[in-house]
Amino acid sequence: LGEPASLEDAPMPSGAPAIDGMVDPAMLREAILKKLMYGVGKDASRASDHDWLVATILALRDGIVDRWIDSTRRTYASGKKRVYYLSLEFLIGRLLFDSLGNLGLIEATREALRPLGVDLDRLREVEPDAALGNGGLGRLAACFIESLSSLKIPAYGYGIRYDYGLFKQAIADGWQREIPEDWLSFGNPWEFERPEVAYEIGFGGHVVDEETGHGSVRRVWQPGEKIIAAAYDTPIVGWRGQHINTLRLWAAKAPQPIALEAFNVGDYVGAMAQRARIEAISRVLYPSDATPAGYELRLRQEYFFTAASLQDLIRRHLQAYGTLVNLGEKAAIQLNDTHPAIAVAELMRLLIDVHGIAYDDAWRLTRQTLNYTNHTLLPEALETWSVQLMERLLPRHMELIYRINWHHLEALSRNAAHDQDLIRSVSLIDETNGRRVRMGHLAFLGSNKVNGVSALHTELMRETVFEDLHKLFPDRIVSKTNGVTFRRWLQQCNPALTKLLVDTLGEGVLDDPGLLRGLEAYADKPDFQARYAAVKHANKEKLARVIEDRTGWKVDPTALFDVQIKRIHEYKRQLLNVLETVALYHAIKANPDAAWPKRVKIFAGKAAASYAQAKLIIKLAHDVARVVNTDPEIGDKLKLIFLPNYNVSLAEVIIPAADLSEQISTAGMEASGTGNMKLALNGALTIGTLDGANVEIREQVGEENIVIFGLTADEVTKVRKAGLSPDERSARLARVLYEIETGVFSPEDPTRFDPIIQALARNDHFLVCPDFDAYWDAQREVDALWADQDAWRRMTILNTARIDWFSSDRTISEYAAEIWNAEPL
Ligand code: B1H
Repeated sequence: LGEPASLEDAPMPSGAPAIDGMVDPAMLREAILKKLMYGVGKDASRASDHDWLVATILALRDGIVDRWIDSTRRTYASGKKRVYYLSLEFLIGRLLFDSLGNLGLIEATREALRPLGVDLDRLREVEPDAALGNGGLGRLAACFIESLSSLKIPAYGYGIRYDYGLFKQAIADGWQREIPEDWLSFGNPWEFERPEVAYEIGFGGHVVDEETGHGSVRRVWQPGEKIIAAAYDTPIVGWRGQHINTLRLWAAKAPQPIALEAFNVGDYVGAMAQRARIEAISRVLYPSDATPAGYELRLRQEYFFTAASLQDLIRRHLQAYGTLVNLGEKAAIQLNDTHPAIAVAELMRLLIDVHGIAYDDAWRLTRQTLNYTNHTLLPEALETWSVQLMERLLPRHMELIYRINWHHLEALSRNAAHDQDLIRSVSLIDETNGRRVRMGHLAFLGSNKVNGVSALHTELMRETVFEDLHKLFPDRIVSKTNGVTFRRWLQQCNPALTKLLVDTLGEGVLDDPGLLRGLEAYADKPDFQARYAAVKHANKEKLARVIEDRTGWKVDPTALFDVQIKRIHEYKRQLLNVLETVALYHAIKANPDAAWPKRVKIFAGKAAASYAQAKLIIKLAHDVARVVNTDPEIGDKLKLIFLPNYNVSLAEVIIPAADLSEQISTAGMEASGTGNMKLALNGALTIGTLDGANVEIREQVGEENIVIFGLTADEVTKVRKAGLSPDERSARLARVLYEIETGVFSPEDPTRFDPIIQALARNDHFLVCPDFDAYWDAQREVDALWADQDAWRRMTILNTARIDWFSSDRTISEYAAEIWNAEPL
């Protein structure tokens, strides 16, 4: 249904963008007051912090729009390739400081608000987190769209505008409770509703043959149900405000808001029911991380946003070029995991059925345009959909998938491969337990490039899940190690460290993370070390206040802050960390006068609502905390803190305050990790296994500046094959497990933790026990390193200095050069 010409193709004079006027606090103040009056409808004397926040955002937004239109116009005029990032998750968090920071307006805005008695930092806290993601995968998408703008690559993020983001986590008596996250309840001043950008999305029905009039027939899908995808746009401001891309999120709308016939005969509820059912598609984010929920609504979500995005980008392409033959030259689509993998079949359907392109040409175009990122090898996380469900919901797509599979397997047998095992393993249809479509295989076949998210993960993709496909297509899999945006994860979350870096290295460090390497020369200088340590200490004092506020526990900011912050998952092994805490507790009690360093173990993270074992681990952490934190003999030597409701904003407080970064997943299971990069950047030492990007972090920072322990990925495979025996446990670990098993930490319910004890006894799939002693030793090594504070500072400074490669600008530059063939404006 078209798009506002102003944001698409109107040739506009590109005069000085209006935002320049905002650098003057007085003018900005005027603009904010106007918005308060005419946008919010409030008088300054009556305005709440929230009203001020909305007025500030609206004023800022006006300035952004000019540049946004300018960016769009220049993109259009340049004829450069556009990048489309399709992701079911965008964990963007708050946007105020992203935009202000990148526009260089933080101080001007502070000045503008001050005479009004309004504190910018208070407003910052009022903005709700846009929690449209679960964890690393969603946050990666958010870092990527910011980097795409900062690198001035013409790009669109496409996703779903969920009414409810990831649930809020409350802790009741140590148990996780989920509370709905209605981030939109006060409206969203960042977004622009685009009622004129709407597409029909079909489901169900059947496929018929239709005469073309030239003696041939074509297949036509007649959906049984049609719903509307409506666009909402958010500007994504790049560094120094030079380029602004669009995050376009889709909301599901009923074509008929109300069934009037039903209403008129008195069926009031029935009249609304259809609408409620349709709009459920964009109602709530599935709260699972690294495990997909195989429910019909999830498949509907996936198809809904993929189909809307493809229609939108094809319309844009046709508007610019009038033909689809050059789609692959002018558009690159990145599929963020398999969640949008149905794009392979949908793009084929659009090209063949709607635009009349022949199958072979359509396949070539599809393969030129699509690319796929894999984020996990966990078998339970590999998406498959039952053929039966696909046939019912997407009958034409199922037909096309069969056809794609036929060509694929036929080519194989033509090349004399009659190996039945090989055919079974590379087929798009898994026949082992009911017939299911393998979405990873579909994405692989339909893509130009397929990438892993760290070097190790990519290697394991080639050796395990995609082993046979890799043999058939040896050039397709490439590695693109993840990165994080330093604008948010250094500049905004750690202004004190940023100031120190700018004072030391110059302003250029804000533009080029490579300049951080200049810090190496300061790592040994006592003066610099002292300033670096002072920054860390101030950040720790701030976190200590948050901890007391939210948990009631008092912690000593001079203690070693040891943090593990991420989704709660057995493979991430928060359990290993809790068990070590208990062992340490025993050791301190046995020898209270030894020179124990003070340590605060800080945990934060959400468990999927249906993941009982993960929730039990949260409970165990709380039960252990109750004993340890109240033991007078222990005092400040050890505290265990679980900070509830981990989200992007809480991460922004914890990360700058961390001394030790726990990256202790079972080797081979964490595809990359990105918290590991953020923590090292902010001056935490890593204790970790050789897993995911930890391997490359070690290469960058140097093995003397990271503490590595435990089985390697190869060893994990071997140990799993050989099987474990419980009597290999050390006395130290045995005592810890015995106490948990006998209810020392849960006297009111001594069998509470049986499921944990049994999982370790049965097969200990995540190898907590075999790694325990190595982890204990590594932690004692950390104790020793901490005891020499000068040496510690040196190591952490070197971490900040050498982490530059993990900037998402580097990652996106690699995608642009090696996957998309896209250039900056
Ligand atoms: C990652 C997921 C994921 N890998 C399924 N896989 C989901 C899978 O809702 N679902 O169905 C949601 C998320 N998330 C993470 O991606 C990896 O575990 C991290 O190691 C990695 O750093 C991150 C970004 O690549």
